[in-house]
Amino acid sequence: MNSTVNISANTQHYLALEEKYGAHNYHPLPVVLERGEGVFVYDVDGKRYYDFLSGYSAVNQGHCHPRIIASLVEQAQKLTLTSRAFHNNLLGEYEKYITAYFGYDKVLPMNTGVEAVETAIKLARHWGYKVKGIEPNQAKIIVCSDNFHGRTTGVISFSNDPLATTDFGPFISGFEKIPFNDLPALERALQDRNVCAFLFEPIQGEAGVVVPDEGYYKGIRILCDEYRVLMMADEIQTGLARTGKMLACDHENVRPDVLLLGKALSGGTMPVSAVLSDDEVMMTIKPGEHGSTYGGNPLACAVAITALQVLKDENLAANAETMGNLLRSELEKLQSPYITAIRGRGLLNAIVISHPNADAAWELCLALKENGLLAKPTHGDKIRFAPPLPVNKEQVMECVNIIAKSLQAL
Ligand code: IF1
Repeated sequence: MNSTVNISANTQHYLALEEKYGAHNYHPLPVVLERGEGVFVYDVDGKRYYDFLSGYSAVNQGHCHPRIIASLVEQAQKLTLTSRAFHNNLLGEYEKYITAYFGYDKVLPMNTGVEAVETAIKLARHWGYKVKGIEPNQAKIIVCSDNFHGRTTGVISFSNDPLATTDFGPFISGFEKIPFNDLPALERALQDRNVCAFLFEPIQGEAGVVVPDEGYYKGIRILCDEYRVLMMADEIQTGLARTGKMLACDHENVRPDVLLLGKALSGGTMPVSAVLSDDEVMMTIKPGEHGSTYGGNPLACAVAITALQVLKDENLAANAETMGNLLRSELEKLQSPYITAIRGRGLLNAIVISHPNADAAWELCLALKENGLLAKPTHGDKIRFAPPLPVNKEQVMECVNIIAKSLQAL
């Protein structure tokens, strides 16, 4: 599916290395990047592109943000890792900072997003047995169909995506799927007293940026309170200003019992994730029951404090809100016959392509690349449009022009 048109010898060189020496667990666009700055990335031939993927929302602050890089470099020359066998002078400061920032009693620091999800599952089960009094080994967690929460065998155990699950079994039990954005289905599932938590994405990213109805988060909050079940929001992709508020749940002023963060928590420099909750949940885990070599390392703490401060100092949530509204309204104006849906919130958006050619979304992404904008299809016919949050009006208008021009290629 890779049209070899316009691929320089320089680019070919790097593609060949990955083809020969790397696992083929991805099918990337044929572009080789070597530099990033703000909303732009540059390939090995020096060509500039708008980055409309932002590392899947890990680069919300923009590529190589100077303040975040400065924190990274400064701490990297002092102390990068102590393990949790010893204390260090960054972890407590970071824990105080991030718990005050989001308004929770405590944080459990991890690395990748999926580790935060696995940690939340273990916390919910611990709380279910020790606090709610669920029978041993009977704890159940409700999840949504078409979810994406990461790729460990534990987490794909509750995926219904054949690409993520086929020939990876057997899986762990204790999960029940209900439709996303369906409060009656949630209420029915919560009749089971063994349910300890409801794990959901406020907006389903991989499913194609599926935005729920107004009131969905409030409805979840009410039902979780009524049935004493932990409301666990996976804001690893929707959080950190991406959807126009600091957290997607903020659109309805709803406070989850367990908050999951990752990706942009480090501004795209290194894996940093976090699980935030209050003492009733967090204190069910005792010393030695859970951990990670790099979880809460001082380098991650230094970077995360700056990455969070930048979000506030630069009003990136407000900018995401206004620029997202502009992007969607300008895309609507294109009235393209090939775009059958434009959806999203803030700067987490996707378009749905319909075209006789099954590869139209991929072909469009190749044309976008030729015209200086990088985006990638998800699940075949959807293309995510998620630039770094500092993007400005002129840049959004230029990107819409690039999209309009590229649609001609279809
Ligand atoms: C890939 C997209 C996929 C996530 C949510 C947990 C995780 C993710 C809501 C796990 C990770 C990444 C993974 C990456 C592509 C991207 C992604 F939705 F963001 F586009 F796959 F669905 N919760 N999402 O979105 O975090 O362990 O990766 O740090 O796997 O290709 P992780």
